[in-house]
Amino acid sequence: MKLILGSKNYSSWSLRAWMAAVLSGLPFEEVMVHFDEDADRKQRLRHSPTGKVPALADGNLTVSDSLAIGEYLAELAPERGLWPKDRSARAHARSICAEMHSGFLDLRQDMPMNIRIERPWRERAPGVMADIARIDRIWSETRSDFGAKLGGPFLFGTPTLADAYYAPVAARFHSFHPPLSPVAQAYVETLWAFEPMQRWCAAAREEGHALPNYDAKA
Ligand SMILES: N[C@@H](CCC(=O)N[C@@H](CS)C(=O)NCC(=O)O)C(=O)O
Repeated sequence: MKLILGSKNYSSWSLRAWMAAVLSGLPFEEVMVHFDEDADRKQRLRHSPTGKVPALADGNLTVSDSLAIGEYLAELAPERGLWPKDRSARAHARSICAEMHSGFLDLRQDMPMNIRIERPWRERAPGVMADIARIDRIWSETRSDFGAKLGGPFLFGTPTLADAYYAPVAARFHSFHPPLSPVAQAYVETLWAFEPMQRWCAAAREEGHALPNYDAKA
């Protein structure tokens, strides 16, 4: 399989699919394309009909969109528990991934993923604060209702697609330091210390390509 990725420093959707691929334990090759310039769009369109990253190529099949990639990998490697085994836990995991996939626009615009920067916290617009509070609640409730009972520091105990989905949020919180509840803060630290996350961040720091508009966000 080939996983088509954008920048490791900036592309949060790429990180989600990459972490899902790592969790699947299946061998895959990384193909890096830039995602910020129109000139690069032609190159991206060669890999995926959406012209967006991530995309997964498996033989003649192209799976586009991080959520579809996660589902595909979960089916290919059922023994790896990419979704929690318990049906209620699995439904909750799917709910919070879908909420991430279609929501949190204020947070995503105002606090983009940028592994290479760290900024002191400053108060944000109400919509951003509401997104942060909602994510804190999702993490806190999921940890107490599922993770703590199942054992292990991740949302559902052991790492699942839900953690892959929230990994870029942990990176944003690591960069911008919003005030969080102790449970949410501990979860950020769990994700940040997770070996695949550290590997992704090390590659992001070494990547040459820079987007000044994103780097200017404070
Ligand atoms: N819903 C998509 C979002 C993918 C997406 O927006 N990717 C961005 C990079 S993080 C991209 O390729 N942008 C380039 C463009 O929109 O032309 C997913 O979950 O994979």
